[in-house]
Order: sequence, then C-alpha cells, then structure tokens
Amino acid sequence: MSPVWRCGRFALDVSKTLVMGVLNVTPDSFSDGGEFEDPISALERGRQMVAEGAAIIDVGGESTRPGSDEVPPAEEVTRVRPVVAALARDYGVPVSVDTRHASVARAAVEAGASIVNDVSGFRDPEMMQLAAETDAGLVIMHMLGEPKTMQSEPRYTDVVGEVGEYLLGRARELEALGVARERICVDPGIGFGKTLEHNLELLRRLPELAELGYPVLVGASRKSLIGIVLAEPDPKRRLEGSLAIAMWAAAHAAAVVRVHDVYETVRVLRTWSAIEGESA
Ligand code: HH2
Repeated sequence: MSPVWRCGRFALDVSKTLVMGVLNVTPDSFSDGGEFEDPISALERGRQMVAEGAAIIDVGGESTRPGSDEVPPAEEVTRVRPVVAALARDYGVPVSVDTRHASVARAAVEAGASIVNDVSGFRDPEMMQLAAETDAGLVIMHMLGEPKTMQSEPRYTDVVGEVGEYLLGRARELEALGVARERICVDPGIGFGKTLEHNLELLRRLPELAELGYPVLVGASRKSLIGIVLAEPDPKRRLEGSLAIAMWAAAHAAAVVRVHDVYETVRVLRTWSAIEGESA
C-alpha cells in the first residue's frame, strides 16, 4: 500500500515527491515579499501554481526570515483568510496555512485549509490543542529559537540527531493528544537556526529523518544556503540551486518539497521520476 498523508478530506499519496507551492501574502518575505500581497494577485498566482502541477498551496501571512518581527495574529488572519477560502473553494488542491499562531490556524482551517504548517514546531500548547481538535494535516518543523535571533551562532552537537529527536518528540506528543499518525509530516527546517554546514548535513543525511517513520518535507527554495554556495545574493537568481536541492531531496526520500518555482521543479521531478521508471 502506498504511504498516505491525511490532510482533512484529502489522502495524499506520498510515494512520489509532491510539490508544495509557496504563496506569501506578505509585504516582506525574503524572496517574493509584496508580489502577492493583494488577494487578486495571490489568487492568480495560486491558480497558476496549480496549473503548473503544485499538489499543495502553502499560504503564509507572516515572514519568518532571519531577523523578522512577529506579525499580530489579527493582521495575519486578515491577510490569509480570503486567499485560503478562495483557493480551497475553487482549485481542488489542499491548501496549507503557514503560521505559528493558533488563532490564525483556526481561522484558516475554518476557511477551508487542510494543512497547518507550523514553523515553530507546535511548541505553543494552543497549537497542539488546535491540532487535536481538527483533522488537518500537520507539518512539524524544527526551528532553533525565534526568527529574530535564530541565526546568531546556532550550535548543535549532532544536528541530525537533535533535529530528529525534536521532531519525533513533538509527533509523539501530538499522537498522545489523539492526533492520528497519518496526519503528521516532519520538516528539518532548513535555514531556521542553522549554519551552512548544518543545512548541508541535514540534506546529506535526509534518509535518517525519513526513518523516523513520517513523511518528510524539505523547504530550501531560494534560501541563503544556496546564496552562499553559489555566491548569489539575489534570492530570485537561485533557481538552479533550488532545483538541485529539490532533486536531491526527492532522491533521498522527501515526501514533499516546498518551492517558489513550481513550474521548473515539477518538470525536473517529472524527468527524475521517468528515470526511476514510474509513470510521470
Ligand atoms: N520556510 C519558510 C517558510 N515556511 N515552512 C516549512 N514547513 N518549511 C520551510 O522550510 C519553510 C516554511 C521560509 O521561506 P519563505 O516562506 O519563502 O519566506 P518568508 O518566511 O520570508 O515568508
């Protein structure tokens, strides 16, 4: 039987890597801030990503780039709710809400979101409670500290071991609250309180995270680790690095890749999948 990630009314087949398209309805996201801030351009971008082959659309109303300030939850709700509602109603793909705030997650799920993607890894008890009360899919992401300060000298003894332990611990806590195991997906949080070497090691040893027994999501698209490797300061010029990581992740057991450049990623993964011998 194919592995499944249960997200509300959707049962996603994660035997083949799925593409999650990023839709930031923010003025200040690190690579697409301000581009999709108004609901009309956000919906058009959502429609385009679905047409390009995105299996999930991830809507975010707060930038969590290094150094960012927290957005008041009421403002975040105003940004994400209309976009989540329209995408969920019109496009037939699961919509995910990228938030650290329980009130935002609740409003989004009520508006039709099928996934709660929490970059703070369900560290807020209210988020845990919300997870238990809904049937949404859940992304538990690892982040060391807070966006404001997470990149100031992050330290680990064994980054893969520590990240894996955190993710497993949180998954077990959610399960103890009654969350079905099949609803949980884990994410090492590339760039969230990690140096270049930490990020590369997490990618290199991705199969160890897959061995935790949950689908693994990788979000490295346009991130600064690529900027360092390619000496490319402009996030929009990091496509090749983003594609290389998406392909690496797909080849090393990632269930989902979270990307800005859906069209190119889908085509790379389709080609990869043809080599593997599956129907693309
Ligand atoms: N990365 C970002 C935001 N949300 N969610 C998951 N699960 N994994 C990630 O790696 C991840 C995430 C940061 O990227 P982006 O949304 O493009 O930028 P910003 O936080 O500036 O809006």
